[in-house]
Amino acid sequence: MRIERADVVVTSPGRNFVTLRLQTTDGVVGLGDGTLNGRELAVASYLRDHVAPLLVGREAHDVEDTWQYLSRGAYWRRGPVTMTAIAAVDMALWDIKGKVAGLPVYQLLGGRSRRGALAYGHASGTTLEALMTSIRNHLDRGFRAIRLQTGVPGLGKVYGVGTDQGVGQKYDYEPAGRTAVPVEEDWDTRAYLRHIPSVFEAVRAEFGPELPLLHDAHHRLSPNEAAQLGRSLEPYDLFWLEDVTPADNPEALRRVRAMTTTPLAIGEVLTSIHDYRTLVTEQLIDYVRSSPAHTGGITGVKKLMDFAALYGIRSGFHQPTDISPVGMAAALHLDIALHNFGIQEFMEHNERTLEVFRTSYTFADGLLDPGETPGLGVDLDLDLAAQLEYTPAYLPVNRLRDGTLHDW
Ligand code: EZ4
Ligand code: CO
Repeated sequence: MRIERADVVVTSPGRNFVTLRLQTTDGVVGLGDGTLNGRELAVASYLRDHVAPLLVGREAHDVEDTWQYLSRGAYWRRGPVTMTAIAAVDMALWDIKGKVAGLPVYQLLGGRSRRGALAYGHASGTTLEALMTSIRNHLDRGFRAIRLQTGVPGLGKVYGVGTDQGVGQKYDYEPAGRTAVPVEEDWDTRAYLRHIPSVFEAVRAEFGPELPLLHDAHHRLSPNEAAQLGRSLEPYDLFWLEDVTPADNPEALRRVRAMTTTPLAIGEVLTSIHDYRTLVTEQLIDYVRSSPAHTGGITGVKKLMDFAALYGIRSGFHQPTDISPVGMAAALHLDIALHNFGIQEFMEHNERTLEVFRTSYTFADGLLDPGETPGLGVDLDLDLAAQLEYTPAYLPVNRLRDGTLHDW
């Protein structure tokens, strides 16, 4: 069974998604997510101009060989554009293999290891009161683990804080602005470090000790500042503290690790098992944040998580709404199959997105499940997708009060 067609579909149901659609000589269709937020067309070109011509005529069942052919064979290794493109191909091939086998992909990855994947939702508020409402809204909708992001007194718009919700309203955070240039946010680390512990203290007092709570520091701290934050949050028993330092210097976490027992997660911007060598072998982290969509697909993440398993490190795959439902499905099949699953991020896609991508995964009692549809379990409505045109969108940039550009 050979690959006969390889088409790249760019669509924008509220935000931009890149999807690779493969079709075999037997008429089987496979979908892969190639979305890289704010750099979407770079991956679309990589796939369309450099990968699609190599796929046509290849054996569709050879998932591992195709993965090696595209990673080793490109000569230029790693990096988000390359690894997202490889991810798209890999997911589409697993989708095809599952459909041909008549099995959901998780069955091909070793079968079911758990009843469902514990999901965490994103609660946020510009004020403590708004944050409390947002947490209650998430609990009412079934979430059993919550990430908290909050405004900081004296700062304007801060990472992770959406529009304040009223009672019963849904979270609508979308950092990528559909603007000609990136939106600029401002930042003050000392103000942040002073404020955050008081927020966790109030939330623990209100919701008790059981509820798993998470927080994302989004790459902004020095190792010493990160150690300070980790220590100040120890009394509130976090599930994890994410991306305390910029991810490109794994050694930075040695100091943080030595200073605090708050569990650490990192890696949404890491794209390869090689990026994790120090983090994993020195046990500097507790959770891997990479997403299958940015880390070479199911094949790339399976290798990474089997390596992490040797050191007792678990998964917490990145799944914001800027990864498509196809990427979400790929993550869920891994979540159900991997022994060292930890938790799954879950931001719900908007209704328009779920019309373009028809999914078979479910969320109930705080748990996600990929469903039993053969393959990944996602269909793409090509006609509707074609009507929703790409619009340039950028993630924000971040500046200190004196104008210095800081990590966002
Ligand atoms: O900033 O998805 O944990 N989640 C995150 C996300 C990322 C965006 C980047 O596209 O950090 O909000
Ligand atoms: Co993050």
